[in-house]
Formats: sequence, structure tokens, C-alpha cells
Amino acid sequence: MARYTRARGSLALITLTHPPVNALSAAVRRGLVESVTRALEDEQVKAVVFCGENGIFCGGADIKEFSGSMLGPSLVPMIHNIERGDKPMVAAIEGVALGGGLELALGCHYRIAHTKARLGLPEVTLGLLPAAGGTQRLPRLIGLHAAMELITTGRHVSAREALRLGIVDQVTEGGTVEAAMELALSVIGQPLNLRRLSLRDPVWTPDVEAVCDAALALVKRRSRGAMAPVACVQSVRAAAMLPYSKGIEREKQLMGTIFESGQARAMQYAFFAQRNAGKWSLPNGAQWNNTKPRDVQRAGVIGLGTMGRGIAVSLIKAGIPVVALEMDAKQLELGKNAVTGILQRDAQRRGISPPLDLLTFTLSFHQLRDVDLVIEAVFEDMNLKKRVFSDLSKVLRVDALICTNTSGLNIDELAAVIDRPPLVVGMHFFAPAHVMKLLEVVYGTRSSPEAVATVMALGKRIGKVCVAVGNCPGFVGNRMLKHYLDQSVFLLEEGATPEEVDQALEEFGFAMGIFKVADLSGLDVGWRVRKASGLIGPDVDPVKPSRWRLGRRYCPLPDMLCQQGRLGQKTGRGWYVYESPGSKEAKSNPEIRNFLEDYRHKYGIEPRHITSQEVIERCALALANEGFRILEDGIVASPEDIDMIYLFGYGWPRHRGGPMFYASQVGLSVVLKKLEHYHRLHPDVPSLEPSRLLRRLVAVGSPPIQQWRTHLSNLRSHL
Ligand code: 3H9
Repeated sequence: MARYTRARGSLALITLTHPPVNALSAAVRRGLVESVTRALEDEQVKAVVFCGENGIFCGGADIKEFSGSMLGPSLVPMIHNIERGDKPMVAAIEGVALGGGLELALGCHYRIAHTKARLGLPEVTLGLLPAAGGTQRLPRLIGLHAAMELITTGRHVSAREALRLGIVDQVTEGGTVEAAMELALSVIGQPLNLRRLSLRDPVWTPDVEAVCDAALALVKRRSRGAMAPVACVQSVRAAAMLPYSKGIEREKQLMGTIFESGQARAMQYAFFAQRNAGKWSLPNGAQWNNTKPRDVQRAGVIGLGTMGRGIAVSLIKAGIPVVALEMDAKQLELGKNAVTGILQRDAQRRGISPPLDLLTFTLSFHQLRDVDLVIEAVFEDMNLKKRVFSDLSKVLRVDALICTNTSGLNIDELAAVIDRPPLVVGMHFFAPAHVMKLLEVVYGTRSSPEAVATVMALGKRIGKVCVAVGNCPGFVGNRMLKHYLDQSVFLLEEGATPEEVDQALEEFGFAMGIFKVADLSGLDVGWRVRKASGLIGPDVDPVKPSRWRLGRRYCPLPDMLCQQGRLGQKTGRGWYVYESPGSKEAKSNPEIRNFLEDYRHKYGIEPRHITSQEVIERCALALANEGFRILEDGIVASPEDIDMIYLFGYGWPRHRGGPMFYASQVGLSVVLKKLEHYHRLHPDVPSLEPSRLLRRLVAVGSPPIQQWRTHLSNLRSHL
């Protein structure tokens, strides 16, 4: 699907027509080949302009085709043919030129972009490399350093940056196609060889090896265990060392090795899962995602601690005026300085003025009387939140939404203290809230579809990946995390060290092992939660703590560390030691080895060697097992939702797709056998007992992840 028209007497205009993003499907490629042939054969045509319908040039290859057999003409010869054409070819870039879309434009002799356009080669984020000549042409156009950075990160650049880098020849604020036609007419008859990037020499520089080595080290550190970034470096390296014809062979060969990999499948799954998050209908007919969200023109934020500050910044950055309230003048001043500071630094980085006029700071609840929605972000304490809710209900407009930022408190209990439960929705932000992408949108038994739709839309507007989740202790992310944390400390009891567990998890792909994360967030965070839930109390002997609570295995090691004042980075000692309190570099803690030895000795535990395979199996499969239970309880709509929560909120490595996708890749029957095995060995750990849904899925032949939802026997929803 490419439309061929004639314009301005001597021009051919080829328009890509495949909504919504004009992806290069087989039909589009076929249309392009036919149109280019026609333009080259028509003697009256002196130059050709390429553009995309609906103000979008092209979103790249059609990712949906990657999972099937790819038919139709290939991109590489098609783009080569365009570049070789003896008439000037001009790309008119509006909206986006990404992946194969930019590669198509790089095959053209000239490129012009609208100021609002974005360009990039994001293939690496799909587990691939730009294999339609992108790794060979881009370095020849903008140099090794810049191309390496863009290709290994997949970063999109603005039209202005593209102009500065030399990716485009011109930027326009007006009609891009018109400007491209002007440009095309002005270059008719000019020699084209200098504009054909594939004819350029390799981009060799004396520091090629150093640049490539540094890039390799960087991608290995940044995306542990991911193959695509490494392949990108190798392919760009070829552009520096080899002539184009050899470089393009290398590009093809590297693409061949990663295209069918589980990693590429995982990342493409994640791409679609991200877009599907939250798209679902409820069995009772109420469909919040078919419900029109309300417009939020003004919002309130209660509490300017770490979370409230981040939330206020996110809202302001999206252009939403905020009334921010604190309980006392000192806290208000601190919060005000922090919020304005973040906004000022951000504005400075982006070369704009900070939107401080959108902020109102107050100590008075009455200032909230006009807001459309309020997010309370006070300390995680049910009684305190209930008091705030009740104060809010006295001053807010009767139709204003009341949201609570909580990581696990019961939304229904909170909603019950006011006279308008349908307007109450939970918003579980992740710290720092202006940086982390995930938002769990928690609906209670009585939340109205309109309220949920409004919060989902607001979340999207402030740049979050929103997942609608039901109300249960810990919601989705933290409910699953508990089992992952449990396994990690059980492994310490059984013989592992924090370093061994962390190393296994980091080799799996996590940016940081679980014990480093615990030190970073502070061990007292979980301690407080355990105390509040009654797991630790006056009846628990601190000298000889019990390894069982409520009839199940319980590891008191983290509590014991807290009792000793080892709270992690902030005290300079935790599972690791740090140079000084607040320092970030984790070093092995010899005291911990002795501490673990004493502990095992006291409880008569014979330490054993624990392999990294066992670490991954116990931690990741316990996590996925709880995910199956969450699905069965109807807390989320699909395994994709769970995976998005783990990818965007908990640092699960993207090239592993998410815990549920990982389980599907390992194979459900293997997962079942492993869990049965570990549960036999640890019968006092109920979370290792295979869930009913997992057993049912295995019994029906382990269907693909997209079909799991049809096997849920108990899909429950209150909307
Ligand atoms: C490639 O090019 C390989 C080549 O180098 C070499 C090959 C040999 N294909 O994100 P949105 C769908 S790899 C198929 O919500 P936005 C998307 O699923 C490709 N479908 O909109 C969604 O469908 P639905 C490299 C695609 O405005 C709808 O379009 N390119 C594709 O927020 C709207 O998407 C990329 O990695 C596609 N390529 O953002 C770019 N792209 O409505 C990937 C989108 O059913 N795309 N869809 O849910 C993006 O980054 C964003 O979609 C884009 C628009 C920025 C374009």
C-alpha cells in the first residue's frame, strides 16, 4: 500500500498508506517497489518525494510480521534500488521515521523533517538491529560515535537534533511535503553519487577499536546478558572497517543470529504487551476502557514527602496545575524547595523555563475546593490516610475524584470512610515517582468505571505505563515480590551468600541483585511492614527468633540485621558494607559471612552449595507462581499486565519479557515439575506449591501465553 501520484509536472509523490504508523508490511513493500519502478521508468518524472499518510512518515518494519513467515520483497534490495535510482529521491519526514522507516529515508538522497518529527533506529529495543542497511549507512552519514550511541540505545532524536547530527538536510515548520517538493525540484540534474551513502568509504578513524571496545563495555554493563546491543556494536564496527558490500553482509549475518532468539521474541512481546496493558473488557459488561474519562484540569497533591514531590512534578510536567498541601509550614517549605528544584533542573536541561506558575503551595484544605482530582500521598498509615480522606470529603467538590497513593493498603477500607466510594481509586506510584514509568491503578469494589478510566487516562497523560489492578494486599507487584524476597533469604539460610544470590540475578539480567536493592531502599522499609502486619512483635524473641510464623517458614535474618542497626546504604552497613553512610559502592561484608555462619550453626542448618540455576529457579518461579494465583483471582486481566508491572516497576530484564513470559519460555510443564520438586523439599513454603492455574494450563497442553486468559475459571471483577 503505497499511493503513486504525480505533482508539480515533473515530480512523483509516493505516499505510504498503512495506518496507524505506515509500517512496512509486505503490501507496503510491494507498493513501494512498484511505485519506484514506475517513477524511474516515467520519463516525465525528474525527481521523487516519499511521504507517509496522516502526518506519519513510517514506524519501521511491521513488527507483527516477525512472528510469521515474511513474504514479499525484502527491505535491503528495495532501499538499495531507491538509492541507486538516477533521479533525486527525497524523504519528507513528518511524525516519525523509525527503524526501517529511517533506513528507507537514509536510502533517499535527501531528507527533510518537520520540526515536530522524531527519528531513530529503535530496533535494539525489540531485540534486533537495524538490518535494512541502518548500521552501515548511518555511521557513514553522521560518524561512528554518534551512530554507535543512537543504534545501541535506540534513542529517538528530535528533528532539530537530527539536523545538528546531519541525519536530515533541512527542518521545516510548515508543510513538509511541500518543502520536500521544493527541494526535489531544486536538485534535479545534480550529481547523486555523493548523496549515495553506500558508496562512501568505511568510517574508519584511528580510535575505532577504542570506540567499539568502550561501546561494548557500556552495553554489557547497561543491559546485562542482552544480545542485541552487542550485535549492534559489532555491526557498526563493520561499518568502520569494511566496505559497504561486506558490512551489509555482516549486518545480515548478525541479524540472522538474533532474529529468531528467545530474547527478540521476549522484547517484541513486551512491545505489544505495553500497548495492550489495561485494554480489556469485564465479564459483567462494565467496561472502564470504553468509558469516557473525565478531563482533569486541576489536581491536588496531599503530602510533599518523597512520593508527593515526584507526583507533583509529574503532573506539572504534563501541564496540569497543582495545588500541593502539607500539614505544617516546615514540611511545606521543604517540599516546595524540593519540587521547584527538580522542575528547575529539568527545565535547565531541556533549555526551557520551569513551569512554576502552575504550582500553588498551601497549608489549607480549602484551597482544594476547585480541583478535579486529588492524590493523597501521606505516610503509608491507614489511620492517617482515613483522617485525610475524611478532611478531603468536607472540602472537595462532590464530583472530585479522590486517589490514594499506596503500595498495598486496602482501597475499600479507605473508601468506606467517606460518602462517595465510587470516586475513590488507588494510584500506586513507584519511587521516584517523576522517573519511574509504572503506575498500578487500583480499583476498589465500588470504584466507578468513569473514575478508573479517568485515572488511567491521567496516568497516560503524565507518561506512565498504567496497569489496572484489583484490590488485594500488595496489589500485583508487591504481592508477588514478597515470594521472591522470601526465596532469596531462604537461600541465605541454606548456604548462599548475598553476593552469590546477587550475582546469579545480575547474570540473569537484573541491573542489581536483590540484596543490593534492599540496601539501597533501606532494610527498615520491609521491617516496618512486617511489624505492622504482626509478623514481628513483642511476642517474638529477638535473641532466638523463630524460623516459623503462622505455620509457615519465616526467615528472621533481615529483622535481625535491622535490630543491629544495619539498615543498608544509609547506615553504611547492611547486606554489604559501604565506605561511609550514603555511599553507593557495595563491598562484600565479612561480618555477614560470620553472621550467617552463626545463624546456621544456632539452628543446626548444614550449609550446602547453591548453584545460580537454583537461585533463578527458586526466585523467578516463585514469583511467576504467585502471578498465576493473581490471574486466577481476577486481580489483573492478563499475564501481559503482570509482565508490564515487572518490566516497568521492578527492573525485570526486558529481554526476558517478564516473569509470566519467562515461565512460558521455560515451558509450563518444566515450571510445574520444578515447583513440585522444590515444594517437596520445602513443604513449609506454600508459595512453592504449584498454583491451580499452572496445573490446569499444563493439563490442557501448555497453550501460548496469549491464550491463558481463556482458561481462567474464576475471573472476578467488581467494576
Ligand atoms: C525494523 O524496522 C526492522 C528493520 O530495521 C529491519 C528489518 C529487516 N509494526 O505505540 P502506539 C502499532 S523493526 C507494527 O500506541 P504512539 C502499535 O502496536 C521496527 N505495528 O502509538 C499500536 O497498535 P494498536 C522498528 C506497529 O503514537 C499502534 O501501532 N520500529 C508498529 O504512542 C499505535 O502505536 C519501531 O520500533 C510497527 N513498527 O507511538 C517503532 N509501530 O493500536 C515502534 C506501532 O493495535 N513503534 N505499531 O495497539 C513505536 O515506537 C510507536 O508505536 C510510535 C507511535 C512512536 C511509532
